[in-house]
Amino acid sequence: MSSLPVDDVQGQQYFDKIIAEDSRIEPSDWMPAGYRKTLTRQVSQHAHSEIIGMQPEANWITRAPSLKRKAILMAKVQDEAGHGLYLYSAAETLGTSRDELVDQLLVGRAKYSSIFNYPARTWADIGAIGWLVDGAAIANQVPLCRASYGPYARSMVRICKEESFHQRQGWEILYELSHGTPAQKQMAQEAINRFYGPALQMFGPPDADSPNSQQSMAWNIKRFTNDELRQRFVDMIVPQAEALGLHFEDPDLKWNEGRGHYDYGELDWDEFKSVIAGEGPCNVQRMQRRRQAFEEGAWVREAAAAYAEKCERIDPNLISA
Ligand code: BYC
Repeated sequence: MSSLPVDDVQGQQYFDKIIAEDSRIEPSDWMPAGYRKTLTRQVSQHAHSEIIGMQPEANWITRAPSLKRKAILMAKVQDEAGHGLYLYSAAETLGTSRDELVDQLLVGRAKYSSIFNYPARTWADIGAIGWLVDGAAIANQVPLCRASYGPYARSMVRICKEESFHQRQGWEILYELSHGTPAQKQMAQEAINRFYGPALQMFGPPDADSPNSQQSMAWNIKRFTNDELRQRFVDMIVPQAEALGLHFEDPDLKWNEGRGHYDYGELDWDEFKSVIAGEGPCNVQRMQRRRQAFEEGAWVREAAAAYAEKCERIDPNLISA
């Protein structure tokens, strides 16, 4: 006989049925504690990544080479803030407040994507971020539009649409540079040399070293393993690089007729681990800037809270209108 309370037994049966049918779990549904925990972890890490990810690009807003490019970059950075907000909202529906999630980031208890601990050294890096980083994000996130947790899956739909614009913006920057002067082409090549490895590492550790994948796939949160998505991405970007007139400096990168995929070289997993452990080139700078922005934004949060309180006093329906 099960030792679970009746509600939990029925809840588990309902949950198992929903997962088996490939339907969606909603916030008010019963869910196993482990499911709630891993989703809170993944969705909040994702939200933090969007917010920290604004930094390398925001650094280039004032230096973008034309007014038009500044406007486009500003819109992109603003989109990332929006993605963070949708994702924090989705994470909150799992029962942890946004204040707590943000606090976990600020005190260094929460992870965010390794990629944002690398600097954007040149304007071409902004192109490489758009093409490769947003490109990897799309490859990773399109399957998440079918994740079993409804609020997360729905937030992914809009995020992926916006990421597609971002990727094209990056591609277009690199196309212009790679068809420009020899120095501009060189700048584009150097940018993709810098971002190739770190972009492939965005998909997470190799499957054999990925403690969360198996359970997340059983729960229909992840639909493909880290290595499957990484392979899919490599297969996509090699011909795109050729179309740009650029190449990846990976001596092992070659088409494998038998597998029907590109082989690629071993990534530097020691570097990945050290970046995740806080020792990447920009970890300290990124967290300092985030803490500073949080402190400087205190008055906005206070004003919003005071306004909400005032509306509540005058007319409780006003704030939700
Ligand atoms: N960086 O068991 P695994 C964007 C951690 S935002 C840091 O495979 P999982 C954009 C992992 O968290 C892009 N940490 O984990 C924004 C786990 O640690 P914990 C962000 C990483 O969750 C602005 C441990 O390593 N995208 O595109 O099954 C501007 C073991 O890994 C990384 C998302 O967040 C990493 N790269 O799979 C432009 C997508 N990889 O938590 C662009 C949603 C792994 O056990 N997330 N770790 O301590 C996912 O799809 C999955 O969480 C991952 C990892 C594939 C990333």
